[in-house]
Amino acid sequence: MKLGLGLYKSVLTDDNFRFARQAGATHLVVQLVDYIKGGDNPSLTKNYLDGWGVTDNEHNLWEYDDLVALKKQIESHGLTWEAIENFDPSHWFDILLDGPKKARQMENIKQTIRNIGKAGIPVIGYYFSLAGVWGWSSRPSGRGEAQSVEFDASAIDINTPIPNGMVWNMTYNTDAPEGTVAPVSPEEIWDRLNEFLHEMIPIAEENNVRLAAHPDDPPLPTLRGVSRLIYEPDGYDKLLDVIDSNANGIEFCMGTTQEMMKGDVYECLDKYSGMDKICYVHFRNVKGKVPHYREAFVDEGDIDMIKALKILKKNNFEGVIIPDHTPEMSCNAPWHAGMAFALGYMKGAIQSLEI
Ligand SMILES: [Mn+2]
Repeated sequence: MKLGLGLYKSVLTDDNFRFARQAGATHLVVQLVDYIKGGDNPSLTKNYLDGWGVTDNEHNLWEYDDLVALKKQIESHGLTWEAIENFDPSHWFDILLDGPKKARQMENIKQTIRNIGKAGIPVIGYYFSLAGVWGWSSRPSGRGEAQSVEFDASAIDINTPIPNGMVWNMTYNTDAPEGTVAPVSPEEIWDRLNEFLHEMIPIAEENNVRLAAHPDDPPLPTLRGVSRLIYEPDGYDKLLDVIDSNANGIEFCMGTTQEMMKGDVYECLDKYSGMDKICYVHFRNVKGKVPHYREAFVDEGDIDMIKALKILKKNNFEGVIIPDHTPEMSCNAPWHAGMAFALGYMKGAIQSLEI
């Protein structure tokens, strides 16, 4: 098992690569979409109900040379670039929305996967969702009044439609006509994922890249009028049934799986790590389930994280675990402190289990 850190685009700097190494990480999961507010102090506890922000990269794809340059920078710090997390919404909005640019965007994503493979990055994590991560609020509800992300379905209207020009909770077109995204049925959303995977998995296989699907957070069957895919453990099975391939994998989010109304996070970890379907793990803890949960420090939530690690060890999981997100700690660098605490816990746990 390998210890990793996930870095947002705004913190892809030499100082943060040093920070990762100092905290014991050997691997990085890198986000190339700039969607978290706060720059050097990224924060998930801001108000994101109106979206993560604007992305305007439709004609600015991820080029091979740029990936290689970043990889060299990462490796100069003794780190390994394990995965990219998330496609840019401006690269695939019409794949998600089944819009007129879908065919062109499919070809663009294929070229992106070729670039990722050629650069030697083994995994691309993706989140196939129209509403995306939406509906969070925050309160000082963590241990010691730590500012924490919370989801409380009773505090918002979960049926608020998605405005035109937005997908994945990000604005990709600031000039979109008035109006909202039409409702999407479960059959429609699964059809869209099906088509996407049948186009992409052969390309991923040829280029030694694994596609890793993140579950729906919050794990509700419908959000903002649009059906979701993996909001209960059956969704993972259904995803894997689309195509039987090593390239069709899971970005296993322990927090999201624990938030699900049905199922058991330990059984899921056991099953999918036993099948070698977990590309990497979001090692995150929470308290509660939908319709109401909050983020917790890694040791204070509902999941017994040591029990989870023992399951991964039993199944010889050799992939990377990263903290995902945590409550913020009261200091000048709340995100960094939260990450350092999580990484220290994870490092200690791994050492104690000799894995
Ligand atoms: Mn996650």
